[in-house]
Order: sequence, then structure tokens, then C-alpha cells
Amino acid sequence: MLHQQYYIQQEKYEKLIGRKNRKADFYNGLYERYQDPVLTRDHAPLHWKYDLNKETNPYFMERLGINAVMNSGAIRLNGKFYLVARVEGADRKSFFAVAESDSGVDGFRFWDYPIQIPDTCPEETNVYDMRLTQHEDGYIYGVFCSESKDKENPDFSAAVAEAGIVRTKDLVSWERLDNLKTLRSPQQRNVVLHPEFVDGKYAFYTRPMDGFIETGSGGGIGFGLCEDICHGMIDEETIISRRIYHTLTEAKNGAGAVPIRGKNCWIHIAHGVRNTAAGLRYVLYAFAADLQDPAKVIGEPSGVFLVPLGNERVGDVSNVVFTNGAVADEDGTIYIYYASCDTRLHVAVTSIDRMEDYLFHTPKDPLRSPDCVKQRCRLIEQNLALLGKQ
Ligand code: M1P
Repeated sequence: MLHQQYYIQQEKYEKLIGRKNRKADFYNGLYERYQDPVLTRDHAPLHWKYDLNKETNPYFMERLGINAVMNSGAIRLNGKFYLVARVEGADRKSFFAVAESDSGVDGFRFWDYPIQIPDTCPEETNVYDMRLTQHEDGYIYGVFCSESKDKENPDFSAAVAEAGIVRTKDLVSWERLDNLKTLRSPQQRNVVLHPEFVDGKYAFYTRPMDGFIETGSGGGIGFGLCEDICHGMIDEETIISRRIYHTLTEAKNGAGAVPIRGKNCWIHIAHGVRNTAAGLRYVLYAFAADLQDPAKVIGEPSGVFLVPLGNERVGDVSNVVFTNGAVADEDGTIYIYYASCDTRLHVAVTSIDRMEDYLFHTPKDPLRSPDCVKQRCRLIEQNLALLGKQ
């Protein structure tokens, strides 16, 4: 028999799912932010958390709580928006679940069951951050972090990160392929599959790392080709977006959303990390790559693309924004799904035209304070002349 509390909580849940999302009072000319997150832990259906039976759960207590819903792969399919979210249980283990919406900015509802990806790696303890690539070979690929305990390392929390790969045609049945191997990098996280073949091969954006948290000698976002995606192996990784001293990528960076094919470039939205007295600060940045040669970066605007603001700054892992999913509509509208503080998921909306204007017309980072101030003074001078003040 259903517990009475179920009806009360379910009504609240339906109200949350049915809530209309409005544009926030924020302006930068580049994208619109929205007032409400698109997914939170409260979006997890009640039947994932509670035993609904009054006999076995007289206090209507959460039996399997959900801690957070965050970093989500995104895809546009059959006229709908689908997110494959990273859902973190109260037990700290993450899993993947599909949420769908008609509008892309609100109404995201989880399917009844989370995804049960084939359990082919007995060592794997945790999985997270799936990037969804609609590949020209006809499959939808999910590339995610597969994390295992590092048994060689006496440090109790030492772990190994690899790139797991699954594929599907309908987001319902998933086939698991071998984890990607990279000849020269012991660990990998933030691996993204490019949507098109490059020289007839599968192309991946990688993030070479020496350790689990620290990238060490890993110089930034890599690019590598592989012949056989079922047994993926990358021999050579070329660094295409570097870590640079005294910039937002100083500590590390990583590919984010699957690149979007624009009119003049591949549009990348990635994350950069620097270390501060308050811990690591994660922000988003963007760069453009050549349509013919995706390993060639042709636009590198200075500075951050998106930072956590207001309530977005606080959460489980504060001062973090992270994206692993963005989709472009046929009319060129881009929906960027970004999580704040490893806690909840938001959307920002822009367009291919606006992104390309940003990528090609925002000045580059001159990398030194005296040059940055000169750069700003040139802008001020032009503007004051236009305002008739000079
Ligand atoms: O906690 C912030 C992010 O940390 C990791 O990103 P990176 O590999 O660049 O350090 C990921 O675990 C990500 O899930 C998380 O949001």
C-alpha cells in the first residue's frame, strides 16, 4: 500500500518539473543564463529514493538518497533534448541517467530507470561525466571516466582514471567497448570523441595525466586518432590547447562539450583550472578549431567564457563550473549545459553566430600585465573617441 506522504511529495515533485524557467537578469551579449537549474537532486524521481510501501517504510524515509545531479552529456534527438546526467548517490557512487525535455531549458524529467551500462570492468568503482557524440558512423557514443582504485599506490585514496566507451542508437540499449588506451599517458579523464572521421579514423580529444588529480607533465588538451573504436588505442597525442602559466588553465584544463560544427570553425567549450588559497577554481573557456583540421586551433579568445555566479558558487565542491554537454539546434541556437559546484546543472543559451563572433573577435591573452593594460587602453581610447570625449 502506498504511503500517504508519497502523494504530498509527488505533488511537490510535479510542481518542480512543471516549473517554467525564465532568463536571468544577466547580460554579457554572448549568452543568456537562466534563473533555475535544469536538473538538481530534487529532480530524481521519488521511486529512486524511497520505498513507497507504507508497510515496509512507515516513516517514509529515504532509503537510497541522491546527493547531486551534475555534469551531463547532451544530445538533440527526434525533436527532443536528452541529457545523460551524472547522478551521485548518497553513497558517493555516480551513475548515468537519461532526462528528456521538449524545450531544453525546463521540464527535464528522468526516465524511470537509470542506465545500466554493461559491467565489463570488475575493478571499476565509479563512472562519471559522459560526453555524448552523435558520430557520422551512425552510433551515439558515450565516453566517460572509469575510475578504479590504484592498487600499486599505498595512498588510500589513490585512483586510476581511464576513458570508458559505450555506444547506442536509442539511449536505451548500450554496448560497452574496451576502455581507450593511450600509449604515452598513464591516466585519462575528460576524453571526448569528435563527431566526424578525421583521415578516415576516429578522433579523440584527450587529457594526458600523470596522476588522478594532478595532470603533472600533461600539457593540456590532446588530440589523437584511433583506427578501431572497439579496441581503441591512441599512439600519439598532440597538445592543441595548452596549459599556460598565470592563466585560467595554469593548474589543468580539459575538453568539455563535444565540439559543435559552426560555419567557420569547430566550437569548443572547455574547462580551465587554477589553484587559489580557497582551493581549485574551475571556469569555462572557449576556443575555435579549423573545420578541415580539427587539431589546429584558430581562435583563442582571452579569459573566461563562463564563471560560477551567485548561488552557483556554493555546493559540494565550491567555486566550480564544468560542462560536458552542449547541443546546437537546426536554427543555430546553442544550449550549453554546465554544472555548478558538482551539485546541480544549469543551461546557458547562445548561437553559432554569437560564439563565432566571440571566438574570432575577442582579443587574445597577451599573457603579461603591462600588455594587458595596453590592450585595455586601446579599447578605452577607441570608445572615448566614439563618445566624443577625446
Ligand atoms: O570537481 C570538479 C571536477 O573535477 C574533475 O575534473 P578534472 O578532471 O579536470 O579535475 C572531474 O572529476 C569533474 O567531474 C568534476 O566536476
